[in-house]
Amino acid sequence: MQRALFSQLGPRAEKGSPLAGLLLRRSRMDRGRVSENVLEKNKTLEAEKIYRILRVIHIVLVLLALILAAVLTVMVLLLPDLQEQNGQLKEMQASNEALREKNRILIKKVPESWIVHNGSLYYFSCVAKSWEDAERSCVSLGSHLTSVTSVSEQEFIYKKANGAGYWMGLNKLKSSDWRWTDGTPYNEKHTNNFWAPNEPNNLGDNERCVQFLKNSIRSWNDNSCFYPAMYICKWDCKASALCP
Ligand SMILES: [Ca+2]
Repeated sequence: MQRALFSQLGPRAEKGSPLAGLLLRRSRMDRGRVSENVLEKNKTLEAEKIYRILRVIHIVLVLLALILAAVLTVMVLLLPDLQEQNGQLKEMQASNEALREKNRILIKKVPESWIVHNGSLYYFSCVAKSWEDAERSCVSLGSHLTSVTSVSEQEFIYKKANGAGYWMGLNKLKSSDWRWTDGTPYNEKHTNNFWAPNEPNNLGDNERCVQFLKNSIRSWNDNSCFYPAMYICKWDCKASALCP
């Protein structure tokens, strides 16, 4: 470039002349200004690049904030449903646990020689106890001393008892009227023919608990509640929803 300038100026700009020195300084100044301009331009481009990156980051952050707000809104709207479903799930778990407990009772009863009859399980004890101790034994097994609610049930039990004395749930311990310990209403009309002849006689004014005693449809006898006798527990299989 210097050489081209010297050639255009001719002999006046020969190397070493004052004019040549002036031109050389001017050329150097021009090149310096060009470098400054390039540097300034590069700085501007770099600043624009950083600005664009910051704008992209800003847009991304705004979008993330909007998405987060939308998710939170949906969660707030769904929260009552989730709470309701959680409540239903807890109820189902409680119901399932109750069924498991009943199943454990059933599994325990079967090997203990419980007998199934018309949707109920009956346990005929091999040991003799007072009426109240017998009832406590039945309760510990999840049942009560048996009630009798039909001719069919009466026939099933007296035939199985075969004339041996077995406590049932009928008693007058807490009332002047006969009551079943499992809460079954006492129906005098339907069970009147189940008493043995001349019973109940309340011998010695001390007979407030009832037992099977005769191998007959008329098998009931009132007896002292302290008398040790075998006993029959009944577990209502139908109410447990475990039996068909
Ligand atoms: Ca009697």
